[in-house]
Amino acid sequence: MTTNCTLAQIAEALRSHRRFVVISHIRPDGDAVGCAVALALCLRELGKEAVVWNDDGPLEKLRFLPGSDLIQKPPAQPEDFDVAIAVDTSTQPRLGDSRTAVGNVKLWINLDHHISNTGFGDLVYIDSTAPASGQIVFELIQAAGFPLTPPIAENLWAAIATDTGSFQYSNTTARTFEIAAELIRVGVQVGKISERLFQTHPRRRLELLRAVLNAVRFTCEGRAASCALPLATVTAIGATPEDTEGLIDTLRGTEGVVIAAFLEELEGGKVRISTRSKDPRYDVCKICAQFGGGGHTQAAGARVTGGLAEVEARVLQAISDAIQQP
Ligand SMILES: [Mn+2]
Repeated sequence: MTTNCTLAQIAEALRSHRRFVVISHIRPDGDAVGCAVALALCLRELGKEAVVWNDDGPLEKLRFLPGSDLIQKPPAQPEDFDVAIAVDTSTQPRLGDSRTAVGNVKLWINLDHHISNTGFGDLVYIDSTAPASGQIVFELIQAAGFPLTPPIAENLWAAIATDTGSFQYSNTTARTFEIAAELIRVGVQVGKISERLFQTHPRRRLELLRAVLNAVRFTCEGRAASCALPLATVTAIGATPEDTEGLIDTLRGTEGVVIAAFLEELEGGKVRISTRSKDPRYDVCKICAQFGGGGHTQAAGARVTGGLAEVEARVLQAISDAIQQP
């Protein structure tokens, strides 16, 4: 376990440098994107130069957020900065090409809430009790007295609302609601932003849900629900990677299910595994670690090389082992 620095040390590093790049993980979620954009907007308010890179570029569903146009794919040639900041990313490989596009920097900062974070970087701040990296970014901004403008608040709201499942998961604390209250005071319109975040989907997503529901399997006497989605199905629907985000929650919600798994065949002979647990005694982070992945106790993932059916069999075996001996 790496020793954390303080938020004050990070604030000082932000104050005392000029050129920043903020990066986050491949297949970004609302937390990864919201944090990165919020930090970059804050740095710009402080008069700094700040760019945001993500291998996947801006997310279609989050383009409504102010500042989302700051997100660029990393350049082919490495660029130098004073400081590189990795947010919401547990390991360096998860940063993808954005990591290798960072050339010389004086300092690497690693801000995250994943318990599996490897502690890379010079200034490391990991708080695994924070439900979202967005909550850590808020604490940083507040502790340092940095600007919290309405656009920054909206991005932090998107980050926190995404990773708490709209303030529903058990990681949601009183502090989370205090932060939410502050973000509303700054200008977040709850109804408006919730509709964009959670109540608006492209039709492709409904087609995908239809395919997922047709493919659901129950094992372990109904305590595990899983779905393996072939690449051909995804291609036929024209679905993009972000369309599959959150579909697993439909499986997880089924009564009796304690572990849900969603397997998605990717190009290049790989399979993306997503897992969710409904009970902290069933640690899906440990299951995903067997496949080289990680995450949180109740939400974790991995990417493995292999055929869909073969990977599915291995994952179902690992789930069955976990359910038999929690
Ligand atoms: Mn997160």
